[in-house]
Amino acid sequence: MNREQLIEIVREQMPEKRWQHTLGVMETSVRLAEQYGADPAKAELAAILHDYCKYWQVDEQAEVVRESGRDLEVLEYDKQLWHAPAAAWIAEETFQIEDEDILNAIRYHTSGRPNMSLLEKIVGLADYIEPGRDFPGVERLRELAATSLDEALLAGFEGTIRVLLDQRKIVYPLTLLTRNDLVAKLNM
Ligand code: DGI
Ligand code: FE
Ligand code: FE
Repeated sequence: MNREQLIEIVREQMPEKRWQHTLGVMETSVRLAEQYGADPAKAELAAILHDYCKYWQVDEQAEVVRESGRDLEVLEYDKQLWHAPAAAWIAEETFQIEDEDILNAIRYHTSGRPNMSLLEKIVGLADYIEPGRDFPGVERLRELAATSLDEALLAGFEGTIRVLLDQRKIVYPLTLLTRNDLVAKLNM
C-alpha cells in the first residue's frame, strides 16, 4: 500500500473536519521534524494514523486495546485517551508498521510518557499546534515551538492538566508523570 492509498483509508474513518485536523498534524509534524532533526517521513506516517480510531465507537476502541494486550490500564481512565493506543495497534496489525518509534508516537500522542523520544514529542506537539487548533493559549505554544520542543510540550500538557483540574476530572497518571519528567529535565 502506498502513501496515497493509506491516506484515502484514513480519511474514510473520520468526518471531514477531523481529516482536516489530521492534514494539519501531518504538515506540522513534517515541519517540526525538519526543524528538530527527526525523520520527516516517520513523523508524517505517525501523524497520518494518530487519530485513526478517534471516531470509532468507544466500545470498539476498548476492544482493540484489549486485543492488543498492552496499555490496558488506560481503560480505567477517560475514554478520550483510548483512541491513541487503539490506533497504535491498528498501525501495527492492519498496516504492518514495525517501526517502534512510529508506533510509540501514535500510542503516546495523547497522554505523553516520561522519556519521550524526539518523534513522540514532535507528533504530540503537532497535535496541539496544527494550524486548525484554536484554544486559549495555542499562540503561546506556537511561539514556544519555534525555540524549544520541550518548553512547548510542557506548556501543552500543563494546559491540558489545568483544564482537567478545573473540570474536576481525573488526570491519567501517565500525563502527570510526563509533565514532571519534562519539568525535571528542563531544570537540569
Ligand atoms: O485526538 P485529538 O482531539 O486530536 O487530541 P488528543 O489525542 O490530545 O485529545 C484527547 C483529549 O483527551 C484531550 O482533549 C484531553 C482529553 N483527556 C482526558 N483525560 C486526559 C486527557 N488528556 C490527557 N493528556 N490526559 C488525561 O488524563
Ligand atoms: Fe488524538
Ligand atoms: Fe489529533
